[in-house]
Order: sequence, then C-alpha cells, then structure tokens
Amino acid sequence: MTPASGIHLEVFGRPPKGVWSAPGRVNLIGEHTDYNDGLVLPMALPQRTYAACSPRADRLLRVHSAQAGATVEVDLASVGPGSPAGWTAYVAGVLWALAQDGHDVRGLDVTVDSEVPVGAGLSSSAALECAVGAAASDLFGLGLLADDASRARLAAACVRAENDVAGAPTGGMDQSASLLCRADHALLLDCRTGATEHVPFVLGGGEGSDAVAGHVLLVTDTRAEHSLNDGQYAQRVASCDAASAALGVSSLRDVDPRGLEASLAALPDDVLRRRARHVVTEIARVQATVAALREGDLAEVGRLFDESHTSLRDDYEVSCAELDVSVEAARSAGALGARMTGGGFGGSSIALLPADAVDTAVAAIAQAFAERGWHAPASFAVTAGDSAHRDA
Ligand code: GAF
Repeated sequence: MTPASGIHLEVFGRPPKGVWSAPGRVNLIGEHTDYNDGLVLPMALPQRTYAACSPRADRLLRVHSAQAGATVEVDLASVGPGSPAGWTAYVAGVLWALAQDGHDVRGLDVTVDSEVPVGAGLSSSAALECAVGAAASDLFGLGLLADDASRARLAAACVRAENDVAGAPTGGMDQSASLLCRADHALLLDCRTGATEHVPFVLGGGEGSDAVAGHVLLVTDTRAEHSLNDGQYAQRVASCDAASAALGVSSLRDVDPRGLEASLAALPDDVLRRRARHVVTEIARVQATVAALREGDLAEVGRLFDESHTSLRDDYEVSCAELDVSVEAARSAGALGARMTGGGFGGSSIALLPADAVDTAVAAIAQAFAERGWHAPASFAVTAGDSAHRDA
C-alpha cells in the first residue's frame, strides 16, 4: 500500500481504486521559449506527486491534500474560469478540461500526496494536474496514457486547467515534461510542432559510457517563493506578443538568429529588443546544447547554461538575487555551468558539476545564503525520472 492509499482509506473510509503519479521537472535549457513556439529541453524529476483515487457515481469532487492537511469539496458543475480558487483549481480544472473535450467525466475522491516542493519552480502544479489527469484517463476509460500522441492531448487538457481555471497564462512545457519524459533522458520538445526527441542524459557518480556519467545535476531550491499568476509572467508573454506583432511574424520562433540584429533594430524600444533577443538566442542555445550532449562536450553544455542564465538575468529580467547568488556560488565551487530553471522570479537553479565537486558546491551555496541572512536553501542531486503512470 502506498502512503497515499493509507491516507485515502482514513479520510474517505474506502480504499482507492488505484494510485497514479506524475513527476515535477527541471528544464535543462530553453526558458520562456515554450509560449514562443520554441524549443525546450526539460527532464522529469525523481520527485513525484501521487493521486490515490476512487470514482464516484455523482459529479462531486472531494480532494484531500496530505500536505495541506485539508479536504475540499467541489461540485463539478461549478468549475470554470477562475473557479475554484487555490490549489483545488489544478485538480478540478483537469476534470473540467477533459469534459470540455467531450469526455464523460464524473466525480472522484482524490488523495494527493506530493514530494515535489511547492513554489520552488519545479512544476508542482503540473505534477498535480498530470497525476489527476492520468487517474481520470484510466478510471473513465479515456485511453490518454496509451501513447505519446494521446499523452500530448492529455497534456493539452492539463495546460487548459492551468490557463483557464487556475488563471496562470503558462506555456505547455511543464505538462508535456510530466507526461512525455523518459527515465535517463531529457526531452527535446518543439513547442510549435509537438515533435519530440528523447536525448540520453544519464547522470551519476560513477564512470560510464554516457557523456554525463561522472557528473551530477544539482538543484537548489532558493526558497525565494515564485508565482506564475502575479502578473510578471503575463507581462513577459505580452512583450513577446508585441515584439512578434511589430516584426510581422506569428511568433518569435520565426526570427532567424542570423539576422537578429536587423530584426531587433526594427523593434520600437529597448525592453522589447532585450526580450526578443533572449527568446531567439535561447532557442538557438537549446539546439547547441543537444548537439553538445550528443558529442559528449560537457564544457560546452556548461558554457551554454551560463549564457542562458546571463540572458535570463539581463535581457529577460526574470532572475532574482537568490538565483544569481546560487548560480555564482556553484560556479566558484567548480560547476561546468549553472542557471536558473523554470519561470524565475524565485524558485530553483541547476548546476552541472563533476561528482567530486558536489559537496563543496552545496556548502558554498549554503554559506553564501547564510552570509546574506537568507533562508537556508535546499540543494539536492537529481536524476532524470519517468513520466506519469499508474503505481498501484
Ligand atoms: C513556467 C511555465 F509554466 C512554463 O510554461 C515555461 O514558460 C517556464 O515557466 C519558463 O520556461 O514553468
């Protein structure tokens, strides 16, 4: 019995029909490119969100969160844009989006138990949506876990839950990562066409034939809380839309990096020029990172991580002091490269480190935070995990 099943039995008085889980993610590179039809390179985290579920005959949704220690009831007929508010929007929103797609969706009793840190930029909301989406797919016989094309449709429903019900105007990277990633691989996703490639990314302390073996990906949750529906993220989306409109293209993906300077010169102000420069150069960095990984050139991967961070900090202006300090400390302790990951304005950074430099890096980051009187950060090594599935 999984911990979520035990809690479910206690709270709802009957065992769940099953338990499903979905991972959080880190994005290796390709930040703020998904809503510009660009390329992204996320990998699933080993940390997962579990949803123990039993179907109901009526249209009531009862959700218990082990972390919040609370049970909330939602009538599915009342779900829609902006309703319900708070974390239940991610659960109710998925059922709402599936019903909108024409699926016969009924009520559920759901117990949520999560290992993905909340507010850390590691996609806890997408993990929740995708775990519930996976459960709904199996329990209502929707077949949306059957293959990658069906999973992409489920990801799209989870994105609508986030955009329309929770009111966060995000792109689709996080839900795609949670539903499409494979263990020991990063996911190269073309957000324009939906095309995917699974790029080997085997991390670990030992020697191995894979390029990344002998190296560690260290995640640092800075504990500087980030939020995607406080207006800043939406402002960046609006700037990109304004830049592409001014350039007469359907999205910034259409701007050729080779003619970037000429395109930037056609934009009306410096802010739009910097936002567009980040997006166009970041898409090119994703391609370069995949090529470097395939060639086993980790020094180049590290250099691209560093360049990406600088671009997000100076041109896109979505970093913060805690992210910059964690990245600098990791680099000084021997990281090949380091960058913020996810939406920014707080959240987490990643650093690619030789295995023998990890302890020094963790200590250096902790010390840099202590010296500034900040909350202690949480640093942990991760490997590339598996996508959403049924556990029990
Ligand atoms: C957040 C969003 F949810 C993603 O869609 C993506 O835009 C990311 O920020 C930035 O790359 O995680």
